[in-house]
Amino acid sequence: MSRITLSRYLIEQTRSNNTPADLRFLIEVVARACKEISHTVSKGALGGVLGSMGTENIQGEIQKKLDVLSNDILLEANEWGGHLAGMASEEMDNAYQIPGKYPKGAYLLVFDPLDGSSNIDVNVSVGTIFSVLRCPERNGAEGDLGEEAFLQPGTEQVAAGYAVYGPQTMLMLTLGNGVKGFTLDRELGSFILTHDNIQVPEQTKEFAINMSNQRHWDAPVSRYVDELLAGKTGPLGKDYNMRWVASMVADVHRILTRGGLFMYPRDSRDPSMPGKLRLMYEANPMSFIIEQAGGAATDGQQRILDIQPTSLHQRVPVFLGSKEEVARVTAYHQE
Ligand code: AHM
Ligand code: MG
Repeated sequence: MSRITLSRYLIEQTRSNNTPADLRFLIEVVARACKEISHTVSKGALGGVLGSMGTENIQGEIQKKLDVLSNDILLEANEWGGHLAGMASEEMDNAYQIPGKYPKGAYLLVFDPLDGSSNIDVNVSVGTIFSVLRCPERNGAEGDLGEEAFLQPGTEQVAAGYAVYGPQTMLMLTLGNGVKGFTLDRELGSFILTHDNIQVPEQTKEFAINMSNQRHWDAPVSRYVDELLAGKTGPLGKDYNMRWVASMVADVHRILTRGGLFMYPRDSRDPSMPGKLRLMYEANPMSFIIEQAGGAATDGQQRILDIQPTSLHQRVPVFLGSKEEVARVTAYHQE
C-alpha cells in the first residue's frame, strides 16, 4: 500500500470533508516551516543556534536564539501566500500585520514557535504549537488588524496542531474530525501518516506536574496530588507514576500516545499570573487536539475551549488528558 503523505491526506480532506483549499495550503506551509525548524534545531551547537539572544519577550522571559529563529521561519513562510489576514505569536508583543505587498486571506494563525525552550540547550524535546482561526468580518475596515480579531474562544479553532522535535520529528494535526499523527521521513522530506485515529485512554495511572511548586498550589490541587501520591492505599486505590519533561509538547505527546494527566495549575507565586501557560498559543490548541482524541481539558473550573479570551497573551491554569482524572481534579475545584 502506498504511504499517505500529509499533502495527500489534506487533499483527501478537501474532497471528503470540504476542507477549503486555502486552509489546506495554510497547513502545508506551516508543516514546511516546521520541517525547517526541525532541521535548524537539530544542528545544535554545530549551527551556532544554542544559547540566549539577551532579549526578553513581552512576558519578561529570556528569548533563546532558537525562539527568535523559529518565529522568523514561521512568519516568513506564511506571510506571502495570501491565506492569512494576520498572525500572533508568543514571541511578539502585538499582532503581526501581513505586509502590504502581499494579498490577504481569511485565516488567522497563532503560534508558540518553540515551546519548551528551556530544554533546547540540554538536547531534550521541544516543539511548535499552532492554532488556526477565521478572521472576523472587518466590514470594510482599513488599516492594521487589531488584537480583538484574535480574541475568539477555542471552540472557534478550525485547525490546531503541534510538531514535536524529539527522537523523531512528528506533526500532530486536527481539523476538527479526529487527530492524525505524521512522522517526518527525512530521506523523502515528507510527513507520512503513521498514527491514524489517535485516542487518549479514559483512565490512567500517570500524571505530569512540576512538583517543585507544591507549596504554592491552591487547596484542590494539593488535595488531588496528595491522593495521587497516596497510591494503592489512598482514596484512589491505585499506584500512579509521574513524568515531567517541562516541554508541554512532549508531555502532551506522551498523553496522546499512552494516556495521562497534564497539570499546570494556578499558584500563588505571582497573583497577577493565573497559571503559566498561554491560552491562545498553548492551552487552546492542545485542548482542541486532546478533545478530538477523546480526552478532556479544563482550567479547573470550566472547559478551556469555552473561555472567552480577554488578551492575546492571557495565561490560564491547565488540566488536560485522560477524561476520568480531568473530571476528578475539576470536581475538586468546584466543591
Ligand atoms: P515556553 O513556551 O516559554 O517554553 O514555556 C512553556 C513551558 C511548557 O512547555 C512546559 O509545560 C512548562 O513551560 C514548564 O514550566 P516549568 O519550567 O515551570 O516546569
Ligand atoms: Mg510555550
